Amino acid sequence: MQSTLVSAALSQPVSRTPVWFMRQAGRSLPEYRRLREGTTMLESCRTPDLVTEITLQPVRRHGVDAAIFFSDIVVPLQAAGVDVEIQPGVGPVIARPVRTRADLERLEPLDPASISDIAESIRRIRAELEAKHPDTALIGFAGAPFTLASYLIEGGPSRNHERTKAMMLGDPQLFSDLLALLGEISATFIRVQVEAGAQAFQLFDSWAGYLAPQDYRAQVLPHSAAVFSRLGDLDVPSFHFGVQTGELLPHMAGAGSDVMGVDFRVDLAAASSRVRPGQALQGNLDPAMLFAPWEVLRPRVEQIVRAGLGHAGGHVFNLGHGVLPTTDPSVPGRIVEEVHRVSAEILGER
Ligand code: 1CP
Repeated sequence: MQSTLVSAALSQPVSRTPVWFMRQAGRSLPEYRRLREGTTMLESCRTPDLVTEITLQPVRRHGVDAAIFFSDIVVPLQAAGVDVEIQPGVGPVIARPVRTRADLERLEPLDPASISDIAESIRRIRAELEAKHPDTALIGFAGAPFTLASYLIEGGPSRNHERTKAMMLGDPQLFSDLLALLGEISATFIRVQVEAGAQAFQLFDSWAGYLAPQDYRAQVLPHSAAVFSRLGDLDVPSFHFGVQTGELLPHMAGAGSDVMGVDFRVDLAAASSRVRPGQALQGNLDPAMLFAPWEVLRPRVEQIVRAGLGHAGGHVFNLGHGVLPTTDPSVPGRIVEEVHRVSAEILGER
């Protein structure tokens, strides 16, 4: 049977609004912190027992309509030979940043055989979900070419992405060749997940919002669009998300995903007119709102549910970016219940 999440993503009728949270697995959960003790982030991502358990933790705790595969956007880069580690409190750090043609020529495409553990993890998670949470979908993901390129070029997290922009403007051919290779790697990473059983996928372009619209359109959008078109034969809905992308939404919406993720800085009703007709929306509660008293938070949740149901396409409730690590772990589950309650009531009256 098709899950509620997949129906909403395809803008088909649902009996309630489905909900999941970006970064629902991870540091906000005490059970995650216990499980991760003594194992590095990237080792954890390559250990099917851990990946399966960590992916399922938020499903059990919060009752979400989708599990997001526990991994990281740099996992396929490492599998393709990039020397990268995820440093606690910092994020991905690249030993030899990519700044020249010779650096690019050292990069390899991703061989699906090198990530057989990823397929194994997906199969185990699907088996568990089918047995215990049959309406909960499994979402796979990858980083978009621009966001991956930023880590490779900068060598790690960056506030201003200045080296990345210097390459984009100073050597557009090198930049384009790098993004083309990264798009292939991302598409392979997603294909492996979907062929092993992921029922949807999300392309995370977290840092696209740092770009001026003309640069995004000319030098980034074609590479993101290429990822969706490479995966066009897969029979699962696709999601596309970036942060601070209000101005970019009409362009990003043209990349080809079924669902457009919306950052919390844009009203959902405004976003509704910036996407393709019939394209579903995902979002967009401010993650910091989860720290507000329930009397303040509850009406905000209802507002977003109503705006989503007012949109012509489907709506998947989510945050406008990831769950913050210090979030009270009882709050997401309360939001899930409220989204389900309010949406079922409104849909029941229609
Ligand atoms: O030890 C730890 O707990 C490390 C923290 C952590 C976690 C839990 C990192 C390091 N990655 C992850 C898991 C992760 N990363 C998931 C699966 C879990 C879930 O969503 O529930 C996903 C989808 C990602 C994707 C990811 N990694 C993105 C895109 C999404 C986003 O939040 O914008 C990005 C930009 C990364 C890079 C990254 N990895 C880790 C950190 C701290 C960062 C960001 C660093 C920076 O600010 O540049």
